[in-house]
Amino acid sequence: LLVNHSISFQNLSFFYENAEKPALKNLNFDIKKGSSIGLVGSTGAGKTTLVDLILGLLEPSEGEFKVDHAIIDEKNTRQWQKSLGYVPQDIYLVDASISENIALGIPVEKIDQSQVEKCAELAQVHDFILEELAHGYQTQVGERGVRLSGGQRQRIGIARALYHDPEVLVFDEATSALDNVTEKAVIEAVNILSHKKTIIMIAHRLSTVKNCDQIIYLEQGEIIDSGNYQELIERNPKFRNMAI
Ligand code: DUT
Ligand code: MG
Repeated sequence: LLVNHSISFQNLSFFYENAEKPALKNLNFDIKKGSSIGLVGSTGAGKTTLVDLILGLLEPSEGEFKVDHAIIDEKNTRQWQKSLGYVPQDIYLVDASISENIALGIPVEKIDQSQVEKCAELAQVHDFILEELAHGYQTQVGERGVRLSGGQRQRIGIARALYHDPEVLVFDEATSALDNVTEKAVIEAVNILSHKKTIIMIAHRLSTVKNCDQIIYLEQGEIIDSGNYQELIERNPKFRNMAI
């Protein structure tokens, strides 16, 4: 899956049980391999629902979600998920070292420390780990270790998603706790990878998605506009308002 082609949504709708309105309504769009896409829209617009569909955690109520022309179903969900790196808004840290948290799921003796550090550098957290943590990458974090701030955890989460070198990166408000300068550095580092990876980035701040190839503007479950940043700024007054 995702060898050469694209992710596509065809007439896709999603209804939560007992909800009066669909959370997503008749979506049609494609994401080409190696492109970056920003998803914006106010709270409740359906952004996380869309991400959960992409992750294979939800199934469409109507229409289709396809990767390389194959419908994602029980048979291929696992295979699809292996190509994904996902950064949720809240990063869960386990009671283990920083290295183990970045290479989550890899037995200690198999951790590729140079890959850990490379990913931490891209996520703009390498200097913090070396300079501010007493035992560097071996510092214990989690419930019984050092407490990290929201922004530090987010950057560990980004390094964790990068560690497996996924083909597709999905960020759900993954940089929301970072200051503007750090966020910009993270986005720039990630964008350098973007010619080979597909990047799907959800954000409230338009600055986060400014350089995405395509921005999808969702409102109440519907795509109300899409295009690159400049196009949307020029033609869409609601989008312009978000930029202020
Ligand atoms: N919704 C439910 N049940 C759920 C989750 C969401 O009914 O378990 C509704 C709430 C909302 C719509 O679906 O009306 C879309 O929610 P979603 O979480 O996808 O919105 P968002 O764009 O991610 O909002 P936020 O910016 O607050 O994260
Ligand atoms: Mg959300």
